[in-house]
Amino acid sequence: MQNYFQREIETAPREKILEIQNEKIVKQVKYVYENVKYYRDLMDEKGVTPDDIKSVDDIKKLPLLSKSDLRECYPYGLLATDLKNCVRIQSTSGTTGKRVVAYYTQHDVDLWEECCARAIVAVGGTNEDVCHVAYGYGLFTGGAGIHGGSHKVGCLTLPMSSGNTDRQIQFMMDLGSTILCCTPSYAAYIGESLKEAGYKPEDNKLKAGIFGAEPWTEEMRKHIEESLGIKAYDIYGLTEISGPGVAFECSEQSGMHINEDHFYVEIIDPDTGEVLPEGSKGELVFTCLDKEAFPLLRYRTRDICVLSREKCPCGRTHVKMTKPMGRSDDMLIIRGVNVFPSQIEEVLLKIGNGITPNYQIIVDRVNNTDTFDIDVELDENMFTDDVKSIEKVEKHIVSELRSVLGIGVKVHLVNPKSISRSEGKAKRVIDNRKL
Ligand code: DLL
Repeated sequence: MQNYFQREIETAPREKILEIQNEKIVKQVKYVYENVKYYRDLMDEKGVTPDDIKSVDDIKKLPLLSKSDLRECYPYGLLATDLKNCVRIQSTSGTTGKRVVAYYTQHDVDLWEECCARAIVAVGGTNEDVCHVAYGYGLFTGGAGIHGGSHKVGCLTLPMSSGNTDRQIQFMMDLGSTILCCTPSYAAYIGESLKEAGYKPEDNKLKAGIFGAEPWTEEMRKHIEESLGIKAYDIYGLTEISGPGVAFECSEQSGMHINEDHFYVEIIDPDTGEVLPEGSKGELVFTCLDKEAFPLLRYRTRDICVLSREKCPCGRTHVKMTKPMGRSDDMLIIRGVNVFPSQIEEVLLKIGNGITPNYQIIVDRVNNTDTFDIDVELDENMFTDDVKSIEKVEKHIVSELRSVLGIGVKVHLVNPKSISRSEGKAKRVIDNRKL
């Protein structure tokens, strides 16, 4: 039996969704044009007026927005309503350049939390669940969004935030957490810590996990499912569009349904900006259809994925996106070869056999040539002083990586616990090149 938070809209026929989208987009473009000078200027420059937008088919006429526009408009340049109508501000982590801030009216918060509630119900969440929220609270959208969704479903909400792993475990065991929500790298760490504390996967009451905010592979999913004894589901979102819950996985665990009644999605060629036909791999672009405070139109996410409209056995009709294959700006170019950290994770976890999911990629430039090193942590059982057997494992990893990446890499097997654990988004890459 499938459960839905909002059955009617989540399973609506395609024509109905289109009808809703067409109706919303006409209003939304007019609203943005009238209220956001920055976007109005961009439209004027392109010679597009709100009258040109009669349905979602016309969206491609609108200018694209990117992170640099958001930085230029910091902090209030894209606000579409009076500040007194706003009730919340959230922000991206801002590792590069200025932070991006997003604002919300109460309507926007409700819409966002409903999307998160859909995600929780899709993994089997009900008012009988204890929803353990170990995403960071604060400016990051992870904690706040899932927390709100959990309330809407009626779960008993545990607002743990991230960090203090001993306390996470104590509460999880004492209060019988059934749904764990955090980044996949933190879930792996919690699994590892539970094992160290002497618990077996069947000792906890967890049944599902809702993990996102960073790229993770199918191999990582398997690893987490085994270590926690749960089903692990993906969730996607970004601050600029609302936060977690823009898209979420259902029982099928095969891609994430995008909440199309609120967000119109396109796939574009990241180099030319041209809209690509359905099924192509490209950059995700979102248009908010009914947000009030921060209604971005045609926002470029930099996330690369593929969309699929194949019928989903769960009954949901909204389009599905594959796991993002990494952001185009996460991609490393090493000696001219494109390398995604997720390719490395996949290889390491496939090898398994004493290799943990803890790794770090270190790139540098010496004498004008890129160096490429990966530290990989061994688990306690595999850890050995026998240099020969360590060298053998290293060689095996090097050759597997070379065949996938097409480029040589130096692998260093390092002691258990020597790579620092992440409580939020993992930092997998240290790029020391001054590019
Ligand atoms: O990470 C929102 C979020 C919180 C999503 C909790 C899911 C769970 P930002 O900090 O603005 O927002 O970062 C957004 O993170 O453009 C992707 O590159 C990446 N990302 C988010 N979810 C996934 C995912 C939150 N499931 C950026 N898989 C996005 C891969 C993801 N990458």
